[in-house]
Amino acid sequence: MIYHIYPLSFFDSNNDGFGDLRGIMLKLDYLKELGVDAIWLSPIFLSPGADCGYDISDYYTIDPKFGTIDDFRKLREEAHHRNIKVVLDMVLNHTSNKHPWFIESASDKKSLKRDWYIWKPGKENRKPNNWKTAFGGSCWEYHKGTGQYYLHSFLKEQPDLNWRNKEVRKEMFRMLRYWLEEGVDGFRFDVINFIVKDKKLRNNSFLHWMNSSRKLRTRNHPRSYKIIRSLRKLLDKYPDKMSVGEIYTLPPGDAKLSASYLANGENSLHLAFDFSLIFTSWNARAYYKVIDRWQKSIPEKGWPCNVFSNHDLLRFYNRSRFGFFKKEKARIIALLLMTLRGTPFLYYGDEIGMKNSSVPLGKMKDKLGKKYWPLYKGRDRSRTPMQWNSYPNAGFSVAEPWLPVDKNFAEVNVESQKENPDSLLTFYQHLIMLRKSSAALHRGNWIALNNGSGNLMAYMRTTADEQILVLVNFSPFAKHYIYPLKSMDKLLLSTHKSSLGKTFHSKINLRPFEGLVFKLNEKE
Ligand code: TEU
Repeated sequence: MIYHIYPLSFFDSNNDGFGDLRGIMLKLDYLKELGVDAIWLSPIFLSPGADCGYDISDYYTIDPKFGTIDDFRKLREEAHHRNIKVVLDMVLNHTSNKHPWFIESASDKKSLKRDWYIWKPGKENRKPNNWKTAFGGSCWEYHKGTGQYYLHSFLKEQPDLNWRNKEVRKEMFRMLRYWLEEGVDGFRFDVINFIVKDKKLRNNSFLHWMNSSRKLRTRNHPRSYKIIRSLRKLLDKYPDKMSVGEIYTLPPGDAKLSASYLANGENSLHLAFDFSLIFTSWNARAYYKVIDRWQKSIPEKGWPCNVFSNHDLLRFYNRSRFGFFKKEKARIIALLLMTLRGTPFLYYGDEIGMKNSSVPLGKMKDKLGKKYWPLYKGRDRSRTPMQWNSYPNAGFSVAEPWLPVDKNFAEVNVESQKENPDSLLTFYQHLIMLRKSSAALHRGNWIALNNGSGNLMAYMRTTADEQILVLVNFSPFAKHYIYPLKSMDKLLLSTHKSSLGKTFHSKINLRPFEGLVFKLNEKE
């Protein structure tokens, strides 16, 4: 189980209002108790912070907000000591415009680093082509100093590197080796499917926003796959390293495209995100469809992963398409995440039911939020400080946090849920323990027993020696499912504690929003 930490918001050890590496270290025991196997840290490198760290100005230096290289080493050591792996977020597609490479590249058309970025001659106000950034608006920014445009797939402060340039590749691989030798266990590769663009810079088709991103000339270029193969080769030189690629597809949830980055298991990424579950409406049929599609897309030697929340696409807890009954639905999401086939990615705070906060315009840090406010209130909503206890600032910091803590922290916090057997946190702990103790849940097949009809989902997870049956009632009404349970079959877990110890027969009754996990053929 991989736990995604947004370092700015996890725990502030030096009371400057920003979370930091020592802060994460101080919370490792909490993570261990939760059952975390690896932590993925959103970027911790030196950054001017135009995109909260996804704009890196020095890949070899830890941003002083987060600490020093010694703090990093200590964190890695302490994590490894607890058997927790450390995965770093790597932004390879672009750097910050304050990176010395870009400064040099922009200094002169004849600069030795000119070709390290993507420059195109053109007149001011006549963009080289119609490419749009992922954040809206043209990909091209006019640079007065040298009278040319440079390409940026995200903010203009994030110029895209030219991965067709051999020296860029060499330099980036050198940097990755440095971190591998520092003992990191793997990388989450940011927007890795953007990394190579059409060489001729041909326009995207006029209707490109209606097409799948397969047709965009700015993403999923065949050469990206080639680069991924060499990234994998590099990782394979070290024992036990992993990679997960952020494959953001348009429209969201092109599972086949995400899975194409898994190739045949070798030569490819270990894991790739498919964000379909995040965009799915609350009903069993819709969930069945995306799960089935994702599972069927995974190549034979590949392995899926599942994710319900992140720092861009917000938290599941009060996702608008979920409607009412948020508490009940949060338990179902937990159950799905830990019983579906695939490595679970849990976003910090989801385990206690933190919600998307409403961050006032004046306190917003995310440029996207500010730009599109009030239509879109930005990504800050899912990046607010972790809620540790009911003390001021939710125990995150003594100083004023960089983003305001959600108002619900007095009820929604780790301390209050820790000792409560009915809390979401305790439920997550049980689920994760269960997953660890069951080979079928951990690495078994996924067999759908129905297609989500009747707003109830039924599936099995199986290995040669173990069979687990999972039933999930997505509806606010009681339901039943017919399955020939035998006397030996045992209920392992329910979203509703009061079901434990009950005897079930072939007509299995489920309460509103109840999820049940049975172990079949359990020997006495
Ligand atoms: O995200 C890439 C991406 O496509 C998303 O930014 C998405 O378009 C947007 O968030 C929709 O809400 C990655 C990082 O996860 C994100 O935080 C960065 O801003 C982005 O890359 C640029 O590095």
